[in-house]
Amino acid sequence: MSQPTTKKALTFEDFKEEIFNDYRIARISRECSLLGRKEVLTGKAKFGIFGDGKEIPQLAMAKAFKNGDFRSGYYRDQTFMMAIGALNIQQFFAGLYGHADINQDPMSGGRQMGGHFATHSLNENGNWKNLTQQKNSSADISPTAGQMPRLLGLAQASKIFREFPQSDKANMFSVNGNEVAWGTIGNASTSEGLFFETINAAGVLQVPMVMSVWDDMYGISVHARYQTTKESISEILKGFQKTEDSNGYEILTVKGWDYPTLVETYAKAADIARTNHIPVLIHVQELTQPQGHSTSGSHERYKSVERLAWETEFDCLTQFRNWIIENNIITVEELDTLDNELKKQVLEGKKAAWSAYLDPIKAEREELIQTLNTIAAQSANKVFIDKYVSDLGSIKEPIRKDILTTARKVLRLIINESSKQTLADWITNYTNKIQPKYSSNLYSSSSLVVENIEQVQPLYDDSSEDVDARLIIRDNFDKIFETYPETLIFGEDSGNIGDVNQGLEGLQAKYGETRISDAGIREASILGQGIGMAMRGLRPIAEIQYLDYLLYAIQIMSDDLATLQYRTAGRQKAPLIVRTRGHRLEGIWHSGSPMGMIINAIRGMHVLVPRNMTKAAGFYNALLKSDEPALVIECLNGYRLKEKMPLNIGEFTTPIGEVEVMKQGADITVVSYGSTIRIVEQAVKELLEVGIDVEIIDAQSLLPFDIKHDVVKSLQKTNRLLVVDEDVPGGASAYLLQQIIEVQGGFKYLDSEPQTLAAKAHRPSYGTDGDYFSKPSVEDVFEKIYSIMNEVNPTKFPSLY
Ligand SMILES: Cc1ncc(C[n+]2csc(CCOP(=O)(O)OP(=O)(O)O)c2C)c(N)n1
Ligand SMILES: [Mg+2]
Repeated sequence: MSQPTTKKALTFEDFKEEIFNDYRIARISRECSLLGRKEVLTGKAKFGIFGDGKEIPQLAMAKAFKNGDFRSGYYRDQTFMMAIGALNIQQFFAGLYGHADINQDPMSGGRQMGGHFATHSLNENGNWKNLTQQKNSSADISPTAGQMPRLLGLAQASKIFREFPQSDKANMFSVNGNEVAWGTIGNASTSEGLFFETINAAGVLQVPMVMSVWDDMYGISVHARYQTTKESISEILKGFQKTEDSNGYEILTVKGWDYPTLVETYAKAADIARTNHIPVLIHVQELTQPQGHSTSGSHERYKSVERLAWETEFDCLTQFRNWIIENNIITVEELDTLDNELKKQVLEGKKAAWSAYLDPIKAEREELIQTLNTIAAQSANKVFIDKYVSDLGSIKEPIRKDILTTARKVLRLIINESSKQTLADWITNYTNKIQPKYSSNLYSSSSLVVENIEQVQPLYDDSSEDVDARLIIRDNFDKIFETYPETLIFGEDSGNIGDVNQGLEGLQAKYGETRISDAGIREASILGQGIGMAMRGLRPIAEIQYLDYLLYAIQIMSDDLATLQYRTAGRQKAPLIVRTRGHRLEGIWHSGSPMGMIINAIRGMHVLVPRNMTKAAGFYNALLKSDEPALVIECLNGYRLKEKMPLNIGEFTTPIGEVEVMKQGADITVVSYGSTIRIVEQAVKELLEVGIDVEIIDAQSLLPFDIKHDVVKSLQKTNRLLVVDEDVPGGASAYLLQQIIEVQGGFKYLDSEPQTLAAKAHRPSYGTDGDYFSKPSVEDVFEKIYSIMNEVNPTKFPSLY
């Protein structure tokens, strides 16, 4: 694709060729939309959402988009992806069919519905490609405005690279911070909080971001008057306009059907953002939806006849065509010929995509049919098997579910026959081969997975002193920032005062306001900053001030960060560390421990719950050697407790996915984590006085949990299990039980019913009594364990109540 040309002197032939090429892309894209809808309506694809009516502004955006730039957008952008050479016709249809092969559907390997775009930042081994030499698109997600927080980070990365070129160690991510991050969003989705939060933050940070709003006046059926004050996003954002002596945005408006002005506008926007790192908002007005919102409905139901007529007239492709003809650039005849050619080309591409999708499945079916025929020949149930075979064979467009369902149904019919094992093996092999197509890459597949991290113990000598634990965190971060130029930390109060608990004390003065920075009170976009920067090779640490406020960010962690590797089939990663502090302190919003909610929302990330600051520091050190995203929760009540200062600060690691047996015991195993560990330790001391010997295991790492299965080894000795935490009943304790009982097979070794002790179902009440009556206390733990032992030996341990 050629670069912006409007300002260069061009020969007419060059100019004509460029217009011709643009028209070609737009026309192909439109044909894909039209044919795509038919594919859904005839049942070949399940759902379609297309970019028709938005083609022309995307051509303009693609012209201004350079190598190294990043897009963060939404489902209307197929034309843009085609224009940057990241999506061809066959790939478009592969995505529509959900082709579970990343080489066929490079957007997601069939994991996302069509219209969710991505480029590959990683090679097949999970290692970075040189992102400065390609045009990049971060992987789309479906929640409206979910692309916004990440956009902020993608843009901010350029700012960091410009200021700290050494943070790009291998020169793979940036050339002098010249990269622009390009956002796209629908008009209606600007109603989301994430949009406004990100817009404000980018204005504060002054990052090179060009935000396009594709305005077609609707969000599905809901008109702009229900979405946007004054029905115009550029109108209401006017206060963000940058002036000579203020920060802010350049705000531009343009009609979405006006090709030459669009090209000019985008070139100007790119220049402002790229050169001066000033964010730009382009409100692209008067766009249309020729086929309505998606394949799920028809827009004739909610648009007036007048609106529909206007949309036909102002269809941007029609307007572009008219402009080409009126300006005598290309003749009607030439365009008609081209249209016919391209129609055929799209049809051919579609056919190729369909056979590429279907042929392997048909071959798999054939393989099963052969196997079943052989089995049927010797079976008492031949008639029934034959029927299954003929039903399967007659499916015109089989899917894998048809194949496996048939095989598994037949298996039941031959349970007592000699050929059973043949079929059972076939099913197992087939599943082993196919399942990864749908399940792989939830975590990193590179050599930097957490399992590979080399472990380093904290070292002490006779001179090692007990210090306030926050000093261990602080000195460890100091070492981290010194060692890794690509690291930076940001959050509320993280900069100037060095975080609310002084874990970053003095570090801003040492490393500068960019690397150790204060952020606005905006958790979702703090997370987004981290995601975007991590996608561009930096190692951000996003700080969420308190665990209880993580909820504002959990949507974006869950939808964006945790799914990133999975939804790109391992072709993008964001090794972001999220730092927060929580568990017990005081009051409803400063002492929650909603771990069950968190671990269930963010599979795809690691969740680490260190019991003290040495453990926490070790987790940070370990994570920086890996390329996986993680959440680290420090104990809010632990900063002022004393811990020994290790000698090898910045180097020792806490193993991720391993438990620690803190105390050996013979009678019962107690598994806990975080702040309740200290409660358990105290109770265990008191239990020893009455003759009960408890083994204490600190889970440390909830995701992944105990990959070596050490807990079950403990159960083999004690035969009893209690899980203690301060989440709600059935929260993370239920997860730990599932892991120990089901995954590790712990039930085989239990002589007593496995139990949990959690907090009350309500939020913790305020004050020390609030805590005592809300969360497990030393007495609660004592009595719970005692009662289990009472059941075992009532004579030795008579009941307390
Ligand atoms: C958080 C969330 N809520 C609802 C939806 C369902 N939804 C998908 S697209 C859409 C309308 C978006 O309209 P707009 O932003 O104007 O984009 P357009 O499709 O018009 O280009 C809605 C409500 C969603 N994807 N995510
Ligand atoms: Mg819209």
